[in-house]
Amino acid sequence: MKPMTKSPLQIARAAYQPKLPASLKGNVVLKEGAATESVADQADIKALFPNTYGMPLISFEPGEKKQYPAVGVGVILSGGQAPGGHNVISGLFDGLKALNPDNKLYGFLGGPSGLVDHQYVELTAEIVAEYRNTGGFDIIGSGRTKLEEPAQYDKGAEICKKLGINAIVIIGGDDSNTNACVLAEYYKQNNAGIQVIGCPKTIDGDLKNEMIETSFGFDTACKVYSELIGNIQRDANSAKKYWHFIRLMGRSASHITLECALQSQPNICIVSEEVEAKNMTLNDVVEDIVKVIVNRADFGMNFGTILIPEGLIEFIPAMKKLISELNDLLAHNDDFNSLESDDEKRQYVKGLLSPESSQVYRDLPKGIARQLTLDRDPHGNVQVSLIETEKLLIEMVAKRLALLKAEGKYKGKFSAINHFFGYEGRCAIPSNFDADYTYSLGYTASVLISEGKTGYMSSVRNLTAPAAEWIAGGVPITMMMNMERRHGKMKPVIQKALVLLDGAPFKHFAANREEWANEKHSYIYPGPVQYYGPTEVCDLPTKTLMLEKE
Ligand code: FBP
Repeated sequence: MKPMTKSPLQIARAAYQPKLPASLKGNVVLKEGAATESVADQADIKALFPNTYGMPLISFEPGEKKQYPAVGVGVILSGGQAPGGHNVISGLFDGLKALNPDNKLYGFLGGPSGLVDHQYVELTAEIVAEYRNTGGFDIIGSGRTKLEEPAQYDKGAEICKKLGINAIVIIGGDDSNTNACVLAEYYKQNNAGIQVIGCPKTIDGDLKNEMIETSFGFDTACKVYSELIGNIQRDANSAKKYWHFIRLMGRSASHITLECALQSQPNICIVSEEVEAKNMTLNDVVEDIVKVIVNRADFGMNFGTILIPEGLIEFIPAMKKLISELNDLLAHNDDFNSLESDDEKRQYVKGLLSPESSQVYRDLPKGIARQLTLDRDPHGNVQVSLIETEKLLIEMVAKRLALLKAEGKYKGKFSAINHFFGYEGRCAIPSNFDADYTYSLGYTASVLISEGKTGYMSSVRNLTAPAAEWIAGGVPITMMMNMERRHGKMKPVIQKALVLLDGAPFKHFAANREEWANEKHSYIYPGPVQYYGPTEVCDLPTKTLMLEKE
């Protein structure tokens, strides 16, 4: 047998032709809508973006054939991986070549730093062919360098000039698209002749608004995690002896956790936004979990599943205050960094926190307290994926149950297993939805570029309809912005979309959670992502999207 370099599924997926909206299939004509306003702080945003503020919404429709001059385009993958990134590049490549075969596409390597450090590769048909419909960002790599200094923008302009690049596509989350908007404004102000277009990426699902229905990657990642949760639920239901504490990725918002709960119907699901809204303490969260465990034990069910959003810790008001103080304290702190032992670091931090935060810090198990002081990401945020909240909760729940047992109020047996699902889903082979959506986003970007647009985010809407009916176009990025305090200063940023407690997905969950907590047979076992077969098995978007659209 010949050695295999690709799995049969990889080979089959390489041949998959992603679906496009009907408006992008032939010749495209651009329709401009009404002028736009930012979601808030209009005067401030307008003053900061005099050249890119207020631009109209754009949609594409079938139209007459048009000749476009040849363009050079550079593409950047920014931030965490999300399934479908390679298809944004394939769609962009195919769109550019269809609009003018002389168009060229370059990939900047390793994220935004590739633009600044002049690290690039020309993307040819052969290179792109290797990556069609695959997961990962390895075609050009990704990185988290922030583009925020004029010196970086000027270095970027230098390489663009050298390579004949007229436009840059930044595929990223809310922070990267905020940077894209600043870059678009800067280049326009300086007549650099470089357009900038953004694409909505993040498995976290928190880059969405009226015009961006979902970010890409959320669909596949949630389906992968839900499969694993379903498998664990089958195991729990078979062995009937473990409580599984499952933490799910999602830096801030709980969209992933909520979507996985809608897909798998666990016994408990914590939603950070609700914890914050109810001003809950960590002990309140523990108490809620304990109630369900005790109740199930009364019916002989000493097993279950609990979904925990990665960002939970930052939504508990007292923890939020502690983390914010730590962020300020540890930013560029050489004294702290020069300390060698964990104990020295602990003493140092305790001495400088406010009395309330110092108390919260002291009360935490040492391991978790240490995790809170680990390196920040380039945006200055604590790296929540490194904080093992699920272990913290297991420890606290076990203590509380032991007390109840001593008081004769709990007769069950508590044996817990911890899990963290994050990296398992970020580079999965994109679902049909993500493969089609990302290809369409990339294709849309090619048209926006050829039409000379800048400061827009590629947008594909009407996503619960068949792909042919999707609506492609562009949304001015300034439209999504507001002013927020970041590291002590007011900054223009894209508003992050958190879970809305009055939104349909949360309401559906809230209406059913009691039943899921107590019933014997409410688990759903979603099974693996399917690529070939009946449409209701292979092509349905997330429950979040469907409920939001209902
Ligand atoms: P983006 O917002 O850049 O898409 O990244 C999302 C994410 O996967 C979060 O869910 C997670 O907290 C974080 O990235 C992990 O970061 P890293 O890749 O640096 O470990």
